[in-house]
Amino acid sequence: MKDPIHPYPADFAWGVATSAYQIEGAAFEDGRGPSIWDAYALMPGKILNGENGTTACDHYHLWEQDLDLIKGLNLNAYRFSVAWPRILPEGMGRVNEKGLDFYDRLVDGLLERGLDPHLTLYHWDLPQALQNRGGWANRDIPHWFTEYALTVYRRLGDRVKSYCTFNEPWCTAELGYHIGRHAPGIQDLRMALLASYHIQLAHGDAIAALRGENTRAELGTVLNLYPVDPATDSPEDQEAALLLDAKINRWYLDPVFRGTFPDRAVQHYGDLMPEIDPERLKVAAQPLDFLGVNYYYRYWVSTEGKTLQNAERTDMGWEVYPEGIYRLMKDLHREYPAPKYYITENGAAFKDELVNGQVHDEDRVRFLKDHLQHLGRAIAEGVPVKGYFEWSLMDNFEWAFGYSKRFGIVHVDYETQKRTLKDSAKWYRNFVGEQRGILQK
Ligand code: GBH
Repeated sequence: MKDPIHPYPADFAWGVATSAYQIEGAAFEDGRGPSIWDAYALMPGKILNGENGTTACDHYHLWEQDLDLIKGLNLNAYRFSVAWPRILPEGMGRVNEKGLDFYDRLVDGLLERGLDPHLTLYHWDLPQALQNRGGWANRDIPHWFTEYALTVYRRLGDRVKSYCTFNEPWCTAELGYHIGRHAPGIQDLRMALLASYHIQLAHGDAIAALRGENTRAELGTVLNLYPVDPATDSPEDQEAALLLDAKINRWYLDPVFRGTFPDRAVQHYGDLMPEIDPERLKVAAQPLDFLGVNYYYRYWVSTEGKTLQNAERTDMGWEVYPEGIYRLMKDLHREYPAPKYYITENGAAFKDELVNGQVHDEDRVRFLKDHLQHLGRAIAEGVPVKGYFEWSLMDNFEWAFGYSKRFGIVHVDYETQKRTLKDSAKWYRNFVGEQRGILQK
């Protein structure tokens, strides 16, 4: 690599990220209710090789060993999500104490190891009981979500450093209700837009309710964001890029920062727009302590079907574009200023090979190095990024792709549940160790 990495601030949060359904397993233990992903996985043809998260990485049982692993990587933070159906098996009403006990132990286990807990309330595993009532398309869901958020907060309280309402609401609404590639697998754009509206209300109501508890924890949300580039400077490509940017980025940024949906996309959806109460939507624009950003790749938009030539791609087919993290954070800071940002996810799937207890994933090492270099540049230029969470701690259930895509810096053997550090984990451990002054440079 040509340029050295800017030194990171001393108080920077260095972590890895995971989510409940992707790693926990124990899907029907200790009173957990069914989630929409359990149901979706039963539908033929939805998930590659008919796989599901019933066992996943068995983290529900192996959590202590997994926390030791994180600590061993010299990290000081961990981002995880809570499974709503463990806490409220019917989605509302009856609380399952055993579910809360699990996260209680997890949070204490993190604190004992010097790891700050960063908790996400919703990473896609809605209780099926709520889906039976329409899920995110039901106008009562902001109320259900707020009840759930308060239930979690009242048990875990300020031992948790940060609470995030939603992980990537675009995925919930668009993949779940329009494209149908995620649970619940509905294909109805109007319903997806309605779901996205209700998610905004749920976010705003829940943040307001948590503020009402006088919490000292940081409150925020997590969006998947992308630079969007037109392939050429033709007016058609430019216009298409602006529209895509409005639909995927600003559709989620504008409500949270401004309490409105972006005009360009509203005009575009026209008659498909659900009935929205502009006064009610304002609740989405709660003051936030942080915005979490998941950065994976950019969009390159061509109305003539042009594709990027010679781009390096991951095993997902996504372009490797490290400069994107710099551009994205600079643009965000200018247009949507937040008191702080976290990179709550960044990482890549590659075709790893485990040979003699080693995984030489040079491609992932380079991916991390290059992204951290460009992120460091944004920080040096004044963007208040206060943490970085690599996705992911370990290989896990990659949604519609099942176990076929490996995002971990730790390899998982799904037969034995053995964890093996890949070279990328060792690189990250050394890099963070140096940054934190634990290791000599
Ligand atoms: C994240 O989403 C998730 O938060 C995480 O759970 C997941 O494991 C990780 O990334 C890796 O994928 O081809 O139209 O179906 C990343 C954002 C948005 C990327 C949806 C893939 C698929 C669009 N994702 N996108 S489509």
